[in-house]
Amino acid sequence: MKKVITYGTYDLLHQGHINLLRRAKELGDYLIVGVTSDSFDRERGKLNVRNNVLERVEAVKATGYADQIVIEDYVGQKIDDIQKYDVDIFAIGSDWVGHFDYLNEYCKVVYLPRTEGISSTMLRERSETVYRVGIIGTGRIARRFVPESKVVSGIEVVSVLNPDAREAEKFQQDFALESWHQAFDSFIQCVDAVYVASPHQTHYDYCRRALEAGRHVLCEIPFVLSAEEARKLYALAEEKQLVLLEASKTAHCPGFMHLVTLVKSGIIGDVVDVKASLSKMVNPPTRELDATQAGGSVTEHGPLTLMAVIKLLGRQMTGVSFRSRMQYGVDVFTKGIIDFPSATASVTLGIGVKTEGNLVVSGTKGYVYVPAPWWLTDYFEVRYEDQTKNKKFFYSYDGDGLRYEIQEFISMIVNGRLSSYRLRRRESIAIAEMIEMYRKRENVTEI
Ligand code: C2G
Repeated sequence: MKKVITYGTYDLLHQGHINLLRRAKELGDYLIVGVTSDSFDRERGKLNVRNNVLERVEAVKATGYADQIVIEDYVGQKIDDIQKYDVDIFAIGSDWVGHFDYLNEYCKVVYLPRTEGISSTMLRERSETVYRVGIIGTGRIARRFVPESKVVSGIEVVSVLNPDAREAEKFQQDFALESWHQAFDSFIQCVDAVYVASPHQTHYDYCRRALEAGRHVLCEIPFVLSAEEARKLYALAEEKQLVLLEASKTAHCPGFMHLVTLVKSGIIGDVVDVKASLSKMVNPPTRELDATQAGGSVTEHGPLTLMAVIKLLGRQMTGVSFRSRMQYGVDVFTKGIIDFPSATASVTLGIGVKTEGNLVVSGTKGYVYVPAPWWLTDYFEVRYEDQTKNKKFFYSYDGDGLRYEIQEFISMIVNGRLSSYRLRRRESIAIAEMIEMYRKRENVTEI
C-alpha cells in the first residue's frame, strides 16, 4: 500500500485545497492529512487564521479524501510523521517548491500544481472589514506600532494626532498615512478606533473622549494612574459597547500566555512567590525622569511586572509596600512587596539602577525561570529539585511583539467581545490601583 502525506492549515477551506487533496490522494492508496494546530500557526506567524483547529479538521474530513487526519504541532514533526506512519510520498502545493527537499532523505517529495487565483488570504480579505485606526502620540512606541499593524489583517493605520503640528506631519510623512491632525475633533472623525500612545497623564482624557465619540480604544501602559479612572473608562466602554484594551504587550505574547496556563495547571505545585524585575537605564532630560510627566520606575515598569504578579497570583492582595531611591524628583529604583493570603510577590524596578530583568515563579514542586528580558517571553525553563525533570520551552516572539495585542484588539472588535482573558478588565483595574497607591505614597519608604 502506497501512503501519501500532506500538510496545511486549511483555513476557510476552498477549491484550491480540495484540488490539492484530490491530487495528493491520487498519488497513492492512503492519504494522511496533517492539519496545523492553532498554537503552531501562531508560532509560525500565521496570526489571522479564521477557523479553529476543530473546524479546519471537520472541513478536511468533509472533502472525503483524507483516510487519516493528524495534528501538526511542532517544527520537525513532518520527519517524525513520515517515519512513524511509514509514508512513501510527501505531497505539497507548488508554492512550496524546493522548501521541503530535505524530506527526500525520508521519502519521495512531490510538489503538486497549485490552483491559481484562490487562497485563504484572498477569502479572508474579501470577507473582512478593515478598521481604520488613528494613533494618538508620535513617540517611540507609536513608531513601532505602524509596522507591527501591517502583519495583522483587518487594520489600517490612517491618521495621527499630536498637538505639535510639526511632529504630527513628520509622523504622517514617515509612514505615508492619509492624514495628520493637531485637533482631536477632526482626528476622531477619520477613524474607527484609536491607539493611545501619548504621555502618561493624557491617557485618561484621550480614552474618555475617544469612547464618548464611539471609537474603540487600545491604550498604552501605564493605562491610567488610578483605579477610579480605570473603572470609569471600562464602565463607559461597556455602556457604549466598545472595546477598551490595555496594551500590555507581554500579556498577549504566546510565550507568556503559555507560561500562565502551565503554572495554573499545577506543573510547579502551589505558587508561593513571584519575583519580577525590569530595569532600563535612562539619562536626563527625558520624560521618564520628569515628575510633572508622571515619570519614575513604578509608572514605567510597574504595569508589566504587576501584570505578571496578578496573572499568576490573582487580585486578592493583603498588603503592598514599597522602598524607593529618589533622584530628580522621581523614583529611579523601587522595590515593591505584595502580600497574598498564602503567597508573596516582589517587583524590582529601575530606570536609574540596573538589575537583572528576570522572572522567577516559585512553587511547592518546582519553579519557572524566565531569563532577562522576561517581558519579551520567547524562552523559559521549568526546574525541579530532580534536575533530570527540568524542561525548556521555546516560543516565537516576532518583530517588536505588538502584533499580538493588535490582533487581539481587532479580534475583540470583530467579534463584539468586550473582555479579553489575556488581561481581564478587573486585572487592569488592580494594576492601576497599585500604581495609584504608590503615587499617593502609601507605604512608601525612601532608601
Ligand atoms: N493550495 C493549493 N492551491 C491554492 C491554495 C493552497 O494547492 N490555491 C495548497 C497549498 O500549497 C498546501 C495546501 O493547499 O499544499 C494547504 O494550504 P494552506 O492551508 O495555505 O497551508 P500552508 O500554510 O501551505 O501549510 O506545515 C504546513 C505546511 O507547511 C503547509
